Amino acid sequence: MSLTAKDKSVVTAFWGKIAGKAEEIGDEALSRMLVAYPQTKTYFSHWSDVSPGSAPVKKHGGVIMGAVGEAVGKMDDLTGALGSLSELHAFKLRVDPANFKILAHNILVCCAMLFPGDFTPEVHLSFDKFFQNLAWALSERYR
Ligand code: HNI
Repeated sequence: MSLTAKDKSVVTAFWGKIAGKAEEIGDEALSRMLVAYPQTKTYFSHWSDVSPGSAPVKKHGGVIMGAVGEAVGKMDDLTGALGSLSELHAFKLRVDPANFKILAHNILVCCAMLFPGDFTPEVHLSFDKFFQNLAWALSERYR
């Protein structure tokens, strides 16, 4: 489902509130994904430590949220903006795209946990739609 002008403004405003804690959200979301969906650990077996809050998890959580932040700024052309990342995940990293939804779910959980007051049902709806579109764009180069 494509993002409406309302979704875009809700997502942009919410991102403005959480951007300062993006690294913490990324660390927490990646940590939770690796624990609650242990099948996702296989992609990171080359890391020294995949346990919650470890140095590589923290670092990569920040990298992921950096890309999410860029995507927030390019909501009008997510497939264009995420083309090279899609290529990387499809052909080099060979990540099953079903995992994009799993990570997105964990990011939403962490946003709700760290920003309970700002994570209104309205934000929940638009942010979820944003991540569905982001996951779709990241899956673009798989076919
Ligand atoms: Ni993902 C590397 C962004 C989902 C497995 N990933 C990246 C990089 C970015 C990134 C940015 C660094 C690219 C580079 O080095 O040029 N990944 C994203 C985003 C999402 C996502 C925005 C979805 C919200 N990635 C996932 C998922 C998995 C995943 C769901 C597997 C379960 N990604 C990886 C792996 C790497 C990676 C593996 C390489 C990590 C490394 O060792 O540096």
